Parts: sequence; C-alpha cells; structure tokens
Amino acid sequence: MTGFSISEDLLQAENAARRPALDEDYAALARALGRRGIDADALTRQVMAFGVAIPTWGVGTGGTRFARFPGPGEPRHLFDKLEDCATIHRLARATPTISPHFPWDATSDYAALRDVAANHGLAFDAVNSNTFQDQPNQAHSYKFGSLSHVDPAVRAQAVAHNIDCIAIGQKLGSKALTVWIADGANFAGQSNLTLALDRYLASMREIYAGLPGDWRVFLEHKLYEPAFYATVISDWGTSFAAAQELGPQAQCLVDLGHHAPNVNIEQIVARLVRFGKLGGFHFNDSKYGDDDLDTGSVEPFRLFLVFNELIDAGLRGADGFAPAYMLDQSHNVTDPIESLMQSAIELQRAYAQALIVDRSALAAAQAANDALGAHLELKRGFTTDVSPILAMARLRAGGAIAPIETYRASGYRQHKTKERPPVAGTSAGIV
Ligand code: RM4
Ligand code: MN
Ligand code: MN
Repeated sequence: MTGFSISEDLLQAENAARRPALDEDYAALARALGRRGIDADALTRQVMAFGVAIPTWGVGTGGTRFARFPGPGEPRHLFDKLEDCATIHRLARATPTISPHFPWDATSDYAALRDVAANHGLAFDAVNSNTFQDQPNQAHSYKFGSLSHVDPAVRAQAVAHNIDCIAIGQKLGSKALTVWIADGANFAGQSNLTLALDRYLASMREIYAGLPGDWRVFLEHKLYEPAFYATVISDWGTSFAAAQELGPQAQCLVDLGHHAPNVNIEQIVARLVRFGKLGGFHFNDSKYGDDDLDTGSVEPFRLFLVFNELIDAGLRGADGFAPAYMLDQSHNVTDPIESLMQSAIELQRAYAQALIVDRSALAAAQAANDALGAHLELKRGFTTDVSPILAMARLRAGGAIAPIETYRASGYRQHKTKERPPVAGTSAGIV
C-alpha cells in the first residue's frame, strides 16, 4: 500500500487484549461440541478455508434512486478499492477474492492490476458485465434493452461488451463471467415476451461461444427493477431453462434479493443443485426486494437454510457442484469496510452452523416422519453460538479477533479521508 495501512503491532495488541477471553470461550464451546461428537479444531479449519468474493462496487458508499451520501475517505478509483478490499481481508480473513464490474473498473493495464491485487494477497473471481447503463461515447443506447433489444446493432454491441469482459477476465485470472441484464418492459404489450427471450438466447449463444473451455457463465435472474412489468430473465425457472439450452458451461446465479418476498430460496438452491446448474451466489439480505442490505442482517435463518442445502449437496458429492460465493450489497448508512467484514463473518457463521448439524440424526428423523425432531436437529445447529470458532479461525489465519473494533481503533478511515480528497462528479446510484 502506498498510503496508510493497519500496522501489525496494532493488530497484535488488539488481539492480545482479547485473547484470554477467546481462549476461555473457545475451550467451553469445544467441550460442548465434543459432547456432540464434533471436533472444534476441525470445524475451525473448515471455516478458515471458507472465502467469499468482495464486489468492487461494494466498497464505495451506495445510494438509492433519490440520493447518494458519499462517505469520507471513500475509494476514488480501482486502486483505492483494492486497498480497502485488502484491509477487509487483512482483518476478517474471509475475502481472498474480488469480483470486478466492467466498465466501472476499466483500466489500461490489466496485467499490472493483477499484480497489484496479488501484492495485496487478492485474486479475482467472476467478472461482471454491465449493459444496464450507457457509457460515454457508446454508439447505441441500452434504454430499451441490451442482449434482448429489438435492434440487432444494440444486441451486437452488448455481446461485444461481454466478449471484452471475458478477455479482461482472462488477463486477471478469472474463470467466470456473470451476466445480469436490466432488459424488460414497463407496460403490458411493450415487448413480445417470447421473442424477447429468443433474442436474449441468441445473444447469449454468441457469448457462450466466446467462453474459454475452463470458464463458466453465470446467468443472474431478477424479478423486477429497473423493468417493473416484466423482466426477460425474471426467475430461476427462466434462468435454468436458458442455462440448460446454452450448455454445460452455463449455470445460474442466485442473488438472494432477486425474488418475490417469502419465496423459498433454499428450495431454489436445492433444485439448481439437483440439476447441476447452481453456478454461484450474490449474497445480501432483503426485506422487500433487491434491497442489497447486509448479509445476515434481516433473515439469518434463511441464510443458514441455504447453507444447509449447500452442505448437504457437498456431502452427497452432487454433480457439477462448485458454487462461486460473492457478496453483492449496497452500503448506504454504514462504512462499507465494516459492513463487508461483518457480512463475510455472517456467511462463515451460517456455514459453520450448517456444518455442525447432525446429518445422520436429521436423516433418521426424516425417515421416521418425525417432523419436529427433524426440525430440532436443524435448529440445534442454528442456535449454537459459533462466534468463538469464527474468531479463532480469524486469529489462526493471521486476522483480528474483533475486526470491526480493531478497524475502528486503527483510524484507517480517518487516514484515508486525508489521503483521498473527494473527487468532483462522483455520481448517484449504486456505485
Ligand atoms: C443488479 C444485480 C447485479 C449487479 C447490479 C449492480 O441488481 O444484482 O448483480 O451487478 O445490480
Ligand atoms: Mn447481483
Ligand atoms: Mn441486485
């Protein structure tokens, strides 16, 4: 890092102050888990191996349709974003990768970018294309759609952008492209629902043909917004059918906020796993729609149930099961660094709680039609406070026992506020 970075001395001092209490809590939990036949150290090692990608757009302060309230010292460009991602990973040790978005993250030298990231100890996960916004000097507008647009010239431009994203991703060491389109309609009759999907599929076939052999493409569905009457890839069924038609390298991406309220997302996950089409996740939380709230902040039980399906799939050795884990959140009222650390920790919590579910007891209860007994097996995992395991995993991986407190004690944001004077013209909206 060129500017301020959190010193090893501060990290050690913060950890030393918390170490005796952690050792006590960890020992007590290890004894309790031991009585259930669970090895706490093995669980800690599994948590240490769990990682989720940070979205580059998540480290800036987000915004709504109404306003954006920039935070002090927020990143001005990609290299500042990398610095913040490195800080998040340094303390929480759960985010070894980043997921970039183009052209938001466009730069002239991608080999150099990859090196800078590697020096921060970071690698790249899926690259995201953006055909939901017009860029300066762009020949055709996406106002009425992109990959499914009625005009072949607009579709060709959107296809070319996705192919460019693949080329950039190859330079960054990425192995997947995530495609989310904003295409849809605001009025009944505005668009031919069948032909729009046909055009999308034809465009996607061209993108698919441009995928390197060891790459995957993730199709991300979304129920509504910005189109409010119908979206082209509205739900997991459409996404699944499209992925099926495209071929084995196409899989579905589940963004937790992209469903109608109360939809059973864990069942969607189970279905996609069953058909070898679960590509990955955009984790966040939601109360009403695509709220992009912090992961685990609204419905931690649902998050746990999603992980319950993932653990089940992993143990079964489900075919084609290798989901990519990414966050996709917008931080409007918090420091994004704090939110992203906490969200990664909430994912590790759900993961650990799902890991300690007694799978044979659960299967036995299910086989005996013991509905409450089966439910209680799940609840036993969910109600176990695994915080000492998570803290010990961070400590053993070289991170902070208490990442947010340590971050606050470091004064990182105050230092960055001096180093990063605000730039004029930073726009409203999600970035
Ligand atoms: C969309 C969707 C995409 C993300 C954009 C910024 O709602 O979640 O994944 O790239 O927002
Ligand atoms: Mn998303
Ligand atoms: Mn979204």
